[in-house]
Amino acid sequence: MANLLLRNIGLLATPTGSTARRGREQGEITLLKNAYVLIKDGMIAAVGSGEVPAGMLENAEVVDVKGRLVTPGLVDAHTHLIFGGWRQNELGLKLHGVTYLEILARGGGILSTVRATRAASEEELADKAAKELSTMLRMGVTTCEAKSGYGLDPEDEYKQLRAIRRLNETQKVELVPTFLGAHALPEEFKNDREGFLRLLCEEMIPTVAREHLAEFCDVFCETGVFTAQESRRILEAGKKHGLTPKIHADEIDPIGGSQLAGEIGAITAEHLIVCPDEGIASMAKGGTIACLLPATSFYLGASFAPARAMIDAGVAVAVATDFNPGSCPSSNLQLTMNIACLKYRLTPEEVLTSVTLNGAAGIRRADRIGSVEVGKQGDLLVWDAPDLDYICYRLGANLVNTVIKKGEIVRF
Ligand code: IZC
Ligand code: ZN
Repeated sequence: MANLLLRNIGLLATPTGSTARRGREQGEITLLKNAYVLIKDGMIAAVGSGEVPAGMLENAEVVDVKGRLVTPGLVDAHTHLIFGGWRQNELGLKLHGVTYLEILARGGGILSTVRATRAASEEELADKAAKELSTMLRMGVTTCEAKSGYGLDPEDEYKQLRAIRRLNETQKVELVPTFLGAHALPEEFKNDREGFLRLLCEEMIPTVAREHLAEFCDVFCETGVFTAQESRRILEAGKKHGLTPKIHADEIDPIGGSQLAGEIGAITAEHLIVCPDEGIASMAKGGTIACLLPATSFYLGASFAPARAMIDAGVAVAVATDFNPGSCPSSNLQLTMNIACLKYRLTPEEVLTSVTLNGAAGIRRADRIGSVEVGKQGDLLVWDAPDLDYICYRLGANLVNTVIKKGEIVRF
């Protein structure tokens, strides 16, 4: 592999370090003017500003980025990437005031996606997701978390996770798998909650862990879905088998998910739209990263997570799309960044950290990706933008000029 040298970078903007940045540090990023970056064997070998040392130009593909902005590749730390069908039929219901949880309680919502996902083959699911991933890569996402959760029985959950594994071998966006078997109570267990909890804890979790199908175990802790007590049981079972806990918490009702996240040492708590102060305190104490999903608040017509209070309390904030066929049918992380800036009132510097280093930390990858520093993987973006303000200001556009993944320029 030839070396790659990016030169004439107008502004290099990156957080630094290999752990999540919290508090004031979330907005303290490195800004280098007139910079260059050298990538060798897929890894960042030098970063500097001013004159490029002569030796670096030898044996390297030299790219003049003509004064543009360069940042780390974006990390989308929360997606439901693998699913069959769509749910456009729910739009009319929503316009008539039927809520997300009412649609689910009627056997629609997640359960309708479960029917479509069960009917699809592993290959069909992977092909459908591959198309979305190609769009996401064009828009700057170089790493993406992907959850199961639309199978809700052993074979169909493993099918989703195997589709993720297959995609990791066939396309360029790096995927990190999460087991979300506890996404809803499947229809066939409607009258047997205990039976489904046992199936999750005694059969599915051990198999997923043993076959290395996922790194994380997630649960939808919500009114009408799983209680905090049930969530604790599921996540403890995951922990016992080596799956790190994540939790969908406080999306619609605050039923104790964020408090639980801190108590059991969840790596992330996700959504947190209605997170109470005790939840923030618990996450701060437990070192849980808040993975916030502002495009979902927008799509649900809900309020927005108390991001500033979290930063003030020393909770690291990541921002992700929540791409899924129900509450956020968009994988546009750049639009999500716009909304995070405008609605959470995060600064462009805090937003950058939330979708790079903190997103990476939320999927345990901050040692390898999430910043442009010597020793990190060569995942970078060149933007058709002069600075970070411009990215947060231009609403919904794709401003990515060039994507570099593992030191190679991605050709579309
Ligand atoms: O399919 O509705 N919130 N799970 C929890 C989702 C949204 C995805 C969906
Ligand atoms: Zn989700």
